[in-house]
Amino acid sequence: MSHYDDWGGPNTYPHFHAGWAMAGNTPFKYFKQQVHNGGIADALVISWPKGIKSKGEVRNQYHHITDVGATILDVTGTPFYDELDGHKQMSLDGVSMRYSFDKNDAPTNHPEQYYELFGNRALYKDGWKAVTIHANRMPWNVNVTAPFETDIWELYHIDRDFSESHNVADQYPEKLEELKARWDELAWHNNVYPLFDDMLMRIAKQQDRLFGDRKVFTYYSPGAVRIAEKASPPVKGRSHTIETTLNLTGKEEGVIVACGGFTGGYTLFIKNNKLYYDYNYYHGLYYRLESPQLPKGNVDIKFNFIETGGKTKGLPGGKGELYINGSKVDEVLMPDMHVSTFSLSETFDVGIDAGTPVSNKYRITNHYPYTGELDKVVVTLTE
Ligand SMILES: [Ca+2]
Repeated sequence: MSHYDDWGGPNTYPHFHAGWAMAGNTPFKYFKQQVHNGGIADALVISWPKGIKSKGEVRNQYHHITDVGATILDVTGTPFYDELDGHKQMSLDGVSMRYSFDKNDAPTNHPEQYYELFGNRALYKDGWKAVTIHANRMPWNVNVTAPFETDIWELYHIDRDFSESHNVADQYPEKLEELKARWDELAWHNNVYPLFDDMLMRIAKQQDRLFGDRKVFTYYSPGAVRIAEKASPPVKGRSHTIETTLNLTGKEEGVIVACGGFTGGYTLFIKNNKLYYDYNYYHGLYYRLESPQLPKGNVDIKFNFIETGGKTKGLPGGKGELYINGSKVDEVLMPDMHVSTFSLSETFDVGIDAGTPVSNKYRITNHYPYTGELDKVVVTLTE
């Protein structure tokens, strides 16, 4: 309760305790990341006054998120193309939910669905569901790896036990094995294998999928704002530079480039005619580089990060350096650094720090926009 007055304000984050998450998911078990119904069951509201005669009714047929797209294609009469502009398309997984709009008791047309989430697995089929929590890992244990063979599967007869209250794995061992075997088939079919359970590393790899072996990232101002962190240059754990050239009169201030917010991130900014690079490690530990008073005219500025490995083996860390017109003006060791995510809601911005501020040196200002002329910022992976 010591933070009661902060709750809901700009210095808090929309996340609540696991106990409340579990309570909020009643009558289902568990919460996000799990594939028990507490993690995957969601309400869906569909409104289409001209197309649905039923009003204010509830449907209980089993469906999956893949069915939303298929339904929109169906009701708008939009064909699904197997090929588009010469590119063969992946097949459509979902099915239309239109049949249920005016038929409360029609059987579902989506009778089976596999799930895999950070190693947690489930198969729904014809009113039954097999489900396992991998290594009994809870969502707050983010980098656990464990063998999959020893996972304990549960079995629920969803048609009679929608809240997954009665595990009947012992009574129906053959049913459980049938569903597990079907999960395996669908997993191969949907590129789930190889299973990989290190959540932290799995999320960290998202950026590799986006960018491949690309090394140079150029962002122009204005315009390069509110870019999702995961779509920003993949600098975590990698040697890199951030460079720009500014025309300075001595009066400029504000953020040149920032990524993240008060829970973590990096920011390059000018304040009181000095250049700063701040790295925020989990809202409390800041690594800070600071230049002397900046010269006037065209000034080349560069942040250089050299990845050497962190304090903890296998985790990132290294040395940061600040350069003005090619001369090193400051350096700092950065032994504890983020592996994969600064924040779930913050962004990469050029010329401003949108959302919450990365640095506590400009906390009271309004996103601290850069007041001078800013052409572009270039991020280069240098390893
Ligand atoms: Ca921010």
